[in-house]
Amino acid sequence: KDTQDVFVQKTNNRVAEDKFYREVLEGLTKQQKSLPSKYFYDAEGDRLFQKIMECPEYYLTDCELEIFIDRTADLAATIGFNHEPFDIIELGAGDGTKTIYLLEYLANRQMDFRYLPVDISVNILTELELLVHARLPNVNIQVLAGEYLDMIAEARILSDRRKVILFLGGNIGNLTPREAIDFYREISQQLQPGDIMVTGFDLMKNPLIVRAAYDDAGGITKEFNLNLLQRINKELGADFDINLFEHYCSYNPENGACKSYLVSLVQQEVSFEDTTVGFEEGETIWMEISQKYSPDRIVALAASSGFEVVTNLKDKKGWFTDSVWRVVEQ
Ligand code: AVJ
Repeated sequence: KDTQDVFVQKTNNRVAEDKFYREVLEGLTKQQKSLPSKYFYDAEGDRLFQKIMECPEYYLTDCELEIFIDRTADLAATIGFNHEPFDIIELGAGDGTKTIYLLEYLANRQMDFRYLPVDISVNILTELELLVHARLPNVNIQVLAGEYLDMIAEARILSDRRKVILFLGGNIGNLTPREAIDFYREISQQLQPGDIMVTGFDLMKNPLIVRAAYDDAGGITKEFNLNLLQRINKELGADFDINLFEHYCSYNPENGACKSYLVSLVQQEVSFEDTTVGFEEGETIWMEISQKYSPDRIVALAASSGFEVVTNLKDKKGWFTDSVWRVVEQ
C-alpha cells in the first residue's frame, strides 16, 4: 500500500508541475502577458499573504472577521434548515480563523452538521483539523484536499444532506465577473433547491482605500507578486531577475476591477525550460484581479447563476458583505 501511495503522489506532482508549466507558458506568450494568481500560494506565498492580512491597509480580513463575530446569530439563522442535518463545505478554507466562530455557535446549539473544509493545500488542512479538534472537539470535521468543484461532487457522494457552501475572504474577486457567473452556475448545478451559498464580497468603495490595500506602504504586496516569479525560477528553472520588475496596481472605480501588474523596468529576456520570452521596457505582466462588487451586481450575479439573495451581512463601515444566497427551483 505504501509504495502505491508514493507512486500516486509522485504522478500527481508531475501532472501538477506540467500544468503549472503549461499555464505559465500560455500566460507569458499572450499579447498582454499574464500569470494565474492561483499560483501565488506556495509556502512562501502563504506566509506573505498572512503578512498582507496584518497590513493596516488590508481591510478585508478585519471586516469579515467583524461580521463573523458580531453577526454569528444572523448567519446561523439563515443556515439552520429547521434542524435538519447539514454539511458545511468551505471552499479555500485556509486557517479557519473566521469560520470557527460560526462552528462554535452551531455546536453550542447542538446543531447536527459536519464541517468539510476544501483546500488544495494538504498542509493547511492538517493544521485546520488540529485547530478544530482542539477548540471544538465535538465538531465533526472531514477535510477534502483538491479542486473546489471536484470536492463538492465528492461531498455529494459522502452524503445527501442539505449543503451550505462557504466561499469567504473575497476570494471570488480573483475571478472576472464573467468567470464568476460560470463558477456559480457550476456550483448551483451540484446543489439542491434550498441549499445555501455564502460568499464574502469586497464592496466598491473610495478608490483610494481600495488602491492602498493592494499597494501597501510596507511593500508586502509587491513581494507577494514577485514571489510568483521566484516560484517559477525554483520550480521551472526560469531566470527572472526580480530586481528588474516593479509592482503596479490599478483600480477602476467605474467597474470595480482592481488589477495588479509587474512592470519590466528594462528590455530583457527570460528563459525557462526550452522557451525564451522577451520583455519591452515598461511592458507589464497582469498578475491578479481583485474584483469589487456593488450590491446590485451581487443580486444580478445570483440571479444569473441559479440563486436568489437571502440576506447581506455587512461590517459596520459597509466595506464588505457576506452575501447569503439560496438555490432556486429550476
Ligand atoms: C486572497 C484573493 C482575497 O484579492 O484581496 C491580497 C489576495 N492579493 N493582496 C485579494 C491578495 C493581494 C486576496 N484574496
